[in-house]
Parts: sequence; C-alpha cells; structure tokens
Amino acid sequence: MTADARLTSFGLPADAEPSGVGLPADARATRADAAGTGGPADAGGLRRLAVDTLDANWEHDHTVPSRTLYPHQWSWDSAFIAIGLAQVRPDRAWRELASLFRAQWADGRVPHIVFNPALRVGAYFPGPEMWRSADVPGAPAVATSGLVQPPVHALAALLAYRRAPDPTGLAALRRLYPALVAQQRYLADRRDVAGDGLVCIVHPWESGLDNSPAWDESMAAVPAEAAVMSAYRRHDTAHADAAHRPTDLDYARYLAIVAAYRDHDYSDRDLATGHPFLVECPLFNAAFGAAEHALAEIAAFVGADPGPHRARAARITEALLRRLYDRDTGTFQPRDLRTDRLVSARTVLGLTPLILPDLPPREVDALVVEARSARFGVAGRMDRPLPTYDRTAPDFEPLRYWRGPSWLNIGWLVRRGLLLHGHPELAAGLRHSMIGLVAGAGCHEYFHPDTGAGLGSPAFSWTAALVLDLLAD
Ligand code: 2M8
Repeated sequence: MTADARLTSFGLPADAEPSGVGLPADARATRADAAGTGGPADAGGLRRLAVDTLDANWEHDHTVPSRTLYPHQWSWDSAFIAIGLAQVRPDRAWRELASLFRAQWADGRVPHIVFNPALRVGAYFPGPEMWRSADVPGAPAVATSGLVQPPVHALAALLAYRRAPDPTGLAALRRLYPALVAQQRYLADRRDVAGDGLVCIVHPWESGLDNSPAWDESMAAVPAEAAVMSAYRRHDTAHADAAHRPTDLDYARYLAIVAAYRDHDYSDRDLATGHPFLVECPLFNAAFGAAEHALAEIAAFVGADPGPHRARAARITEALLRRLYDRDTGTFQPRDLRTDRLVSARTVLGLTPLILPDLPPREVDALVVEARSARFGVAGRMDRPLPTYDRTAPDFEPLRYWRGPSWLNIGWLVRRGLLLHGHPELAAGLRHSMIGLVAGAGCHEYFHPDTGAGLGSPAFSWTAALVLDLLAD
C-alpha cells in the first residue's frame, strides 16, 4: 500500500490530503512497536498499535516513556500519556497522574523523574545516586530528580475529565486539584527569579527540549569538559545512535548544572547569584499560563473559585508578551537571565504560546506567519513534518534529537493552539501530517523532518498516546 493510500484509509477527508507527505519506503518499512509489527495499514490498526504500545509500557501504576531508553516515570510524559489513556483506559489515565503527584515534594515541585526502586542500578543515567533526593528535606520517600518539566498536567487532567465526565473522574479531579494548585504555587513563588511574573528554568532538561539550539548560547557559558564523561557510562547511547542524541559536551554541562543545584539542596533561594543556567522558556511559560486556564475550568467542576486562576492566567500572558515576545522577528524567544537578552535561535518553542487562549490577535497573526514560513512549513497540505528547529538554519540537524526532528507532543500543542485561534485548515494539515508519521513508521520517539523515518525509541509512549487523541478528534 502506498503512503497516500494508507493516509486516505484513516478516514481523513480527501481535501485534507497533503500533496507531498509521501513517506519513503524505508520509513514505511520501519518496524514499529514492541511487538515488532510494521506500520499499521488502517485507522483500526493504528489504534491497536498505539494501545499495544501503551500497554507494553505500563508499569504497575504509571507508563514508562520507553522500556529501554527511559524506564522510569517522567513528568510531562505522564501528562501527555494521560491524555491518550483517557481515550482507551480512563482508569489508567487517573492512576498515571495520581502516581506522579504522589512524588510531589513538600514545596510543591513535581519532579521530572520518579525512579522505580525495583530497577537495577544503571538502568538509566543519571540515576538516583546522582540526584540524591533522599538527602533533601521535603523530598518524598521514593527517589526522584530535583528538576521540574513544563506543567501540562492541569490541561491533561481537564482533557481526561472532559473525555469521561463520570463520578470516578470527578473524584480523581477533586483529589488532584490541590496538588495542581501547589505545583503552580511552587513555580510562581520559587521560580520567578527575575520577579517579572515568569518561571525560570534552571536546567535544559526542565524545558523538555534538552539539546534545543535555544539553549546553545546559555550552555556555552557553563564551564565543563567533554572529557569528564569518560568517568561515566551513558545509558542513552547504548540504546540509540549517538549521532541522534546530545553530545558528550552537552552531557558534561548537564551534569555540572545538576551538581550545582543539588549541592544547594535544590534550593531556589539564591539562584540569581550563582546558578549557571537561568532561562525563561516560552513553552514552559505558555504551559504555566495554560495550566491556570485549565485550573479555572477544573475549579468550576470541583466547587472551587475560578476567579484567581483567571486573574493569574491573564498576568502570565501579559508577562510573556512583555518579556519574551520579539517584535523584530514576530515570535517568542527564550530570555537568558544571566545576560538579560533574548536568545536568537528560532526554534519551535516560539510558536507554543499559541496554546494560550488569551493571546492577542496581533501576536497570533505573527505566530501564524512564522508557522507558515519556510522555517516550519505548517500548511493545510504539509510537504514535510513540523521540525523542532528552523529548517533553513545552517546548523539544522535532521537526525539529532531536539535540533531538527519532528516530535508529536510539539505538533499536538501547536495544533491545539491553531484550533484555539481559528485556523482549522492549518490544524488539519498538522493532524494529517502527524498521523501520517505514525502510520508510516510506527510509534517512534521522533521522526526525520524530511523523510518521516522513525528515530529514537521505536515504542514511545507519548507518540502512542497523542496519536490516539488525534484519531479520536
Ligand atoms: C528526554 O529527556 C531525558 C532527560 O530528562 C533524557 O534525554 O534522558 C526528553 O525528550 C524529555 O522531554 C522527555 O521527557 C524524556 C523522557 O521521554 O526524555
């Protein structure tokens, strides 16, 4: 079957058919999932592949992103996974979120990794022995990292409840609400390093887009030598091609920043005076604002007051516009707080504030121009998948992780933003392109932004979860 025939068989309207989505034979032939099937032939097969992938990655009370590369629980992965689970296994969607929030610290932070104590030492690097959360007052009994990730969980909880608004869901929502509020309070009270109403991330891992070119300028100032990595064994490069992953110099810097934060007991008190990486990220802050919008709706369901959430949401959007919107380029850019300058690399992070329902029309229009430009190529009929970095940049790398490849969670967020702001034809193009990627290559972690070939883990949970959500829409 040709790629086009596959795509039409997913019940997508013929007029949404992209002209050149055509995935090459090698992408279509990529073995797709843990069970070892090829790309599925129709919407039913695609759904089954996605459900099988999620089932195979389910681990007693949570879903691992990947059995090989990421065998523990990750924070924003669990939120995306819950969105997909809500379509097929709603009970698991709530368990997924509940298990993550059981590891919430006393200060409200939701750790970016919750380690499974049953796994052997060395199952992931850097493991619990590097983070040493047990030494820190206020950390939970289970070992965790000390970092956070974009707070997309309130949105996930809201979408899961909307999908199955039954008494079980309402009870789960009631239990989660105070924890979601505490998560936001931690970010607002402890991480507003510049005092400007935005959250500052203290490590590239907190962005979720670990080695994005968005962090290159700030990372260049972090003192570290690639040679220190000879003292460690990287787990990722044993399971994925090193050319598709961050470099050893990236990892040396990641570890140096972890050590700096850990050696101050993960305290946020004096970050401004010496922490080596302090950046305001557009995606993280868009998620922070979108969480307040979602909490306003959740508050109405659970009998709490939506007013304060709406007021906070408005303040976050205003701060994003004031601090991270670049009038010269018409897109959002990260701000490095150590230099107080906007970063110049044009990454897909800049488009993600579209998920804010109260983004003003002028900035929405500018972001749509950016999305449609040759840099990102969003169209009603997309030629190629949405890249994570400006595909016209000289340092665009189509194979290396967050430096070019296409990821479903990012496409899902941008599509959501396009729908919110009245661009259904662009949203349809993006949806079609994302479904085409999974139809062609399986539930891969990321995809080649030109050919659609599958990269990274071949059985990746948020890809499976979000394709279920896209198919249901
Ligand atoms: C990746 O990040 C981890 C570190 O947190 C890694 O590279 O080992 C990122 O893609 C991140 O966004 C994701 O949450 C995590 C697990 O899927 O993997």
